[in-house]
Amino acid sequence: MQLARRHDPIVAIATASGRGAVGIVRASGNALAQLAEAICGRALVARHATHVAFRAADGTTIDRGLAIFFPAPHSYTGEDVLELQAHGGAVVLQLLLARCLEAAAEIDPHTGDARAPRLRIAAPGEFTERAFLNDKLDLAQAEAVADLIDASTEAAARSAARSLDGAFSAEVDSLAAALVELRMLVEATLDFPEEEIDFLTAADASGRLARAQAGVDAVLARARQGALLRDGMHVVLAGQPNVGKSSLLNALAGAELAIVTATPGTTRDKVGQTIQIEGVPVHVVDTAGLRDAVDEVEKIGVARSWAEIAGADAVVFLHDLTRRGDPAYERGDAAIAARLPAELVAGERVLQVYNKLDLRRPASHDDGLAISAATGEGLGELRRRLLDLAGWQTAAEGVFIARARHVDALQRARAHLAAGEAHAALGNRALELFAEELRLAHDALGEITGAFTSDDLLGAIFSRFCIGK
Ligand SMILES: Nc1nc2c(ncn2[C@@H]2O[C@H](COP(=O)(O)OP(=O)(O)OP(=O)(O)O)[C@@H](O)[C@H]2O)c(=O)[nH]1
Ligand SMILES: [Mg+2]
Repeated sequence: MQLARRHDPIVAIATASGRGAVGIVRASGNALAQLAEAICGRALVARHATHVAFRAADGTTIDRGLAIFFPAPHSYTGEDVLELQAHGGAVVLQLLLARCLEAAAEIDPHTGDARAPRLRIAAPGEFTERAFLNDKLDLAQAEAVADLIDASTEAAARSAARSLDGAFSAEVDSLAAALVELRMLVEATLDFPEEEIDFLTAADASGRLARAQAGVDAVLARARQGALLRDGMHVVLAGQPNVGKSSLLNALAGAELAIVTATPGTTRDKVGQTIQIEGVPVHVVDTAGLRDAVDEVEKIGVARSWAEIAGADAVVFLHDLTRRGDPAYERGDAAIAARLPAELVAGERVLQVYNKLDLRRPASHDDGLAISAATGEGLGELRRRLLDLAGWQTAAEGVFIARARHVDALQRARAHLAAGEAHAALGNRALELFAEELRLAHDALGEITGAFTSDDLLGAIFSRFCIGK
């Protein structure tokens, strides 16, 4: 994205498409007072809601509604912002949007500045990107705007609001401030080599480093919780035909989503549903029973099951208690077990779950979890184990929303501090390396709030927003 593009005026319908009581057209740019006047037929008082008729070029009324003008810099984007609140109909809003573009085109000649950029439709996330570029929000806060809009559970929405308020950024900023102090100490010492070690000892450099590491660890743990609230967990229900996978999906979702029959091979296509467990979004996918299918459709279903398993965060490997001991059944389970992805098994992300507990009790040597999809017995424990697997801590107080990008940056900061500690232990010979690791750790933290960012990263972040935000 070129810098020049960032200053031209933009406009978009800010509300979701479809019918609504109110719909909003929003514009942002460097000089919008004239545009406001052209559309509303009068000058607007700053930050006052004014009831006006939105006028077409020929003076007829497109709609009546509220117009609010926020002169720069006291606006969402930091530029002039004009908000037109009309009735929330798709056509009305399109007319108003077209009128904004048309009115802006008429104004330009009067301003006498032929080079002035024309009003254009905003790209996704462009309003928020400008808010970031004009220092209204830092990058973590800007991301929280999208996360709040996309939140799929109440807990996710609350934690996104917390990040938007700056809770996450404040923690990162305070870690960064501690690193700045330590870097100044070390770099000052580098300039006076004869005194270096004494100086660092006197200033408690190692104590500061230890506290910085503990600080990053603490924020990292909370950011992981926040990322979990945002992204949730992808769980696949897998097992042989007829063990009760679809019944389990329905029981977890509390709705009849997947077809359940006594016929093995009922499920062909995958059926997914996002449920929430303690506010954590869990995307559960029911798949076709795994066996050597003969039927062409079922074959495709089984292939899809394996593809789902490959991309899962966790697999519930479901067994049928009533068929335990049957040699053909046991062979089927062994074949599945042998084919489960090694990293899932090694990471203990395969839960052995025995179904139909209402019909038969498990043998004492079964070390998995016994449930009944029919009666609901054991489902509470299954939910708890899934949360454990996800790494969710129930006592997560004041979680802020976070993204994989943030977790990654914190991990890198942590690794640089650890490398720095190793250099520091070598004494004055490695002081420069220590200083360099501190710098890298500091840069990694800066990526979170956007102190250090590339245009590519910004493009990737803001292009995923909805239009008008
Ligand atoms: N008594 C009892 N029956 C169950 C239980 N879970 C599932 N069933 C029955 O087992 C049969 C198969 O259930 P499904 O949920 O369709 O099994 P599935 O694993 O999805 O089967 P496929 O889609 O063919 O792979 C149905 O008749 C269910 O009613 C349970 O906990 N107890
Ligand atoms: Mg099924």
